[in-house]
Amino acid sequence: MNDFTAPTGKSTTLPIATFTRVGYKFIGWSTTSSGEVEYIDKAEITDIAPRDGEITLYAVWEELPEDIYKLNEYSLMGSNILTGITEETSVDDLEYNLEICSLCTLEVYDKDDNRLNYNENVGTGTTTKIYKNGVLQVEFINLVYGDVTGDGIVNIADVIKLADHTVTYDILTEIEQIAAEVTHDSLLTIADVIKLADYTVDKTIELWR
Ligand SMILES: [Ca+2]
Repeated sequence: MNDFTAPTGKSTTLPIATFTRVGYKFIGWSTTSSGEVEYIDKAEITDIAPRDGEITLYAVWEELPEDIYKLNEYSLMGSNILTGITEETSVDDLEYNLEICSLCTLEVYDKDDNRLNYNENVGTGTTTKIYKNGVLQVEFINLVYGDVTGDGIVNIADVIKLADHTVTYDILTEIEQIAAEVTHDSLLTIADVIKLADYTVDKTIELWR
C-alpha cells in the first residue's frame, strides 16, 4: 500500500487495507513485524508517528477457517472484502464456488439489507453472510471489478457513473471506488473510465488483479 500522511494533532482514519494473502485474512496493524494488532482496519489515529517523521505499520494476519468455507478462486482483500467475483455471478454460483460446509448456509444482502434470491447477481457493495447451524460465522463485502453500480453487471451505466465521479469525486462509496479502480495505479482518473468503456465492448480485457 502507498505511504499515507496524517496531520499533527488531528484524528485521522487509516486508509482501508487492500492487501491480500492466500489462506489468511487481514485483522489489523502492528508497529512491529510479528506483533499483536494495535490498530484495526480504518482505525482513528492521532499522532502515532513522530512529528515530521514516519512509522511503518505491519499487517497482522489470521488463518481462514477452512472448515466453514474455501475461497478457491476468490481472495480476501484486507479484512473482509471478497474479491475475484466476476460479473453475472449469482448467489447460487457464489455458494457453490465457496464450498461452504454441510451445516452452513449462505445469504447475500443488498445495500439496503434486503436478501437477494439465489438467481440474482452478486454486485459490488452487497454483503455475503455465512451461517453454521444458524450462527453467523463470517461476513464479506463483495467486490466485482468494474461493477460500480452494484448490480453485478458491467455495462455503460458503470462507465457513466465512474465518469461522473471523476468530475466531482463525491459519487462513489469506498467499495465502489475500489471496484472502479481498474488500472490499478491507486488513482481514479479518465484512464479508468476509458479502460472500463473498452471492457464493455471487449470482455476479454482483464479488470482485476
Ligand atoms: Ca453495474
